[in-house]
Amino acid sequence: MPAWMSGSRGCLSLGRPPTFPLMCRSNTVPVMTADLRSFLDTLERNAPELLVRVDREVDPRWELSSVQRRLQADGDLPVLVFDRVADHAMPVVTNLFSTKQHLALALGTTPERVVERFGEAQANRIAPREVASGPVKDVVLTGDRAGLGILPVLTHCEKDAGPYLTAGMTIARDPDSGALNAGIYRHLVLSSKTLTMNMAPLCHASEIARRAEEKGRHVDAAIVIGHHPALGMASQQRSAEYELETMGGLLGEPVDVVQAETVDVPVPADAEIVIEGRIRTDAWEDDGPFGDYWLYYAPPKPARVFEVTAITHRSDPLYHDIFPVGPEHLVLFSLGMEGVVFSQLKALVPQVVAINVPVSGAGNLVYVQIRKDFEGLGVNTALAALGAYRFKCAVVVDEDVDIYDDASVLWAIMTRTQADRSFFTAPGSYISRVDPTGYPAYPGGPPLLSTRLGIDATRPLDPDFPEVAEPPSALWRGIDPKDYLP
Ligand SMILES: Cc1cc2nc3c(=O)[nH]c(=O)nc-3n(C[C@H](O)[C@H](O)[C@H](O)COP(=O)(O)O)c2cc1C
Ligand SMILES: [Mn+2]
Repeated sequence: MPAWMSGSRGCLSLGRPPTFPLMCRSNTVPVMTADLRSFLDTLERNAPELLVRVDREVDPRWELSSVQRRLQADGDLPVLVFDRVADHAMPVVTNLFSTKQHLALALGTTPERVVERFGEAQANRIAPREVASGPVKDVVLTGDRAGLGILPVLTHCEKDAGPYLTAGMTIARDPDSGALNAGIYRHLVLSSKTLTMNMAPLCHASEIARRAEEKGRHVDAAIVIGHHPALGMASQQRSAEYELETMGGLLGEPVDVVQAETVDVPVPADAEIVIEGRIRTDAWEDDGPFGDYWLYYAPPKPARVFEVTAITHRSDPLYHDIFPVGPEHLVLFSLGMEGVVFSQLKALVPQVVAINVPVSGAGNLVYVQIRKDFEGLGVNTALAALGAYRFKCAVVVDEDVDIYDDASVLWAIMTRTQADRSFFTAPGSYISRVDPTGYPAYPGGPPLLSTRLGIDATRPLDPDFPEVAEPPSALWRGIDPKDYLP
């Protein structure tokens, strides 16, 4: 059993597994902390089937991702800890966010309540607490010693441009206002000291970099790798507030932060690894091809360059990776949308019961469940859902349809719609710069437009519409198969 699994870092000896790993923050006082290790311990105790350790040595180029892809094809999505990665000392943790169940376990709630908890955390933010030091400073590397070669950065897809950091959470300081922002942006390793910073044009981080560029300044930043899953979740919030405050809201306690060594940014004290540096506002490099969450290669495009000034890490760090062409990217990415879309939709259409952004839709599809009380509400709701976010398709269903089950939604579409009446389209809309079927607005223009689709798959309020056929509901729902099967 590696040291991190035991939960004891040599500060205390324990006769039984601790509730949380115990850290020595100062010389003598043990502190209970929510971090990556405490989450792995939680999994081991509460859902051991969701944590699998791989002892066999794997190659960071394609082999680790192939194991993950194989398991994914088999519908097997536990958190994976690869203890031995060729030519590297650090274990790799992946699949942290691969189902809503994982998120629920991290927040101590049920999968159905995760979105609600996310909304509550954004309404009840808790500011980070500054502390003098923390485990992330166990090892401090600056100058020539701060090389990216120590990290087991994975190459995931066959035609990826190279190794990509996919689970790094960048904390950046707006050099103008001093405000802080955090988000996940992928990074291609360019050299032992440089990475790309692939920020979408509309995200906060891009806005900060643009304003810094206007003032002729670079952006101080730190890329955080490996922390409690609440950090990844918080990084997906859509509101303008500082994401570490939302992480505090999710955990119900402030996140401890320490000052970075070489840049003016606070970093989580209990992270596994932090890469400090600057987002250069005078340098661009090509990023891509990269196998992205649409499950296609995104073609090369220019991204800003991040220059490493220091790397700090725990004495026995865990490297965290997110498989970009797997459910974990989509489960996490969807969380940010589900929160805002649900609250906005609910404000417009009080009959909305629940929404789901299913992994099968690559982040472009939303299922909306309503309590239909007047004819036409299905179409109205689909219009509102499409307007609430850049979904390519919205499907509206009744309460008897399971929106967490694609097959149930397909059944509703096939038995409650007619294509010429229940479907509507809106051409010429912007969805994503990576839509491979996007088309230009004018001859020779960039192919950035998509057509949206709304589907009203609710049943008519016609009293003669046939009833769903099944054995007596209370009877079959109450059956325990164990009472009948061997
Ligand atoms: C696994 C993962 C990878 C992501 N990669 C990128 C990326 O490369 N570029 C990007 O702009 N957004 C990416 N995102 C989405 C952003 O992290 C997300 O939109 C975030 O809210 C942006 O924060 P900001 O608006 O504060 O900058 C990714 C999200 C996830 C979950
Ligand atoms: Mn932000």
